[in-house]
Amino acid sequence: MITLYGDVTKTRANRCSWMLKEIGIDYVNEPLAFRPGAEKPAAFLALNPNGKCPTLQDGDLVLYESLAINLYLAKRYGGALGPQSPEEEALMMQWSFWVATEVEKPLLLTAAIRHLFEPKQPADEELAIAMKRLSRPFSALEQHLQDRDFILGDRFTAADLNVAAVMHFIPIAEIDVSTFTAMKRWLETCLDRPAAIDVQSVNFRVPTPKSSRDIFAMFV
Ligand SMILES: N[C@@H](CCC(=O)N[C@@H](CS)C(=O)NCC(=O)O)C(=O)O
Repeated sequence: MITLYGDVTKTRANRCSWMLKEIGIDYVNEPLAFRPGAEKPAAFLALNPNGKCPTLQDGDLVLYESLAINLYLAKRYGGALGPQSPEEEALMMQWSFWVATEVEKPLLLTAAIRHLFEPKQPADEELAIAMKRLSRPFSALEQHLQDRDFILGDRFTAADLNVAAVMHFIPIAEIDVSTFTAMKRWLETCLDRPAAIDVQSVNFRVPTPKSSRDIFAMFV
């Protein structure tokens, strides 16, 4: 039996919940409703000394890092969601590392600034830097999607899921991506999938209410 640790409504465990729902396998969810800075359960720290969610246990395997968990699940159980060749696997890793290193931090920072900070607190400089950092990766994805429906071509895969699961913060960060038409269309297609809609988080679609500051405190 697979166990997914982490609150799928408030943490990056929502990404792995999306993948598990796409695959359609049974799993147990342990929400672990700890708050940032709070003492973590000793049994959880024994599994993952890094102390973060999500963490996945599948038999003797314990894994952390949401996007790595998804690559494992897709390859092991995901059929067409996973790689069908070493080349596809390499591309899935490339896009997953890309979104984690080039997009996630400035995007979450923008979302946090726009939803966490008091309106009077100036953060213009941080916002400008974050937006500048995002412009090149957004352009790269836009260009890549000019002649394909999905990141690897004509089917939805773990690469799309991992990238879209990070990019779903775009509306929450209030970033206007109307000029990135291919990227926007692709993101909407990914987030309209039944498994994405079914994830009990911000449902990837519904911008988190500004009052839900604690949600962002868990993400950033
Ligand atoms: N890069 C990691 C980030 C994991 C992470 O920061 N998780 C947050 C929840 S979204 C967490 O566990 N926060 C609690 C803490 O840092 O103590 C991943 O993608 O899994």
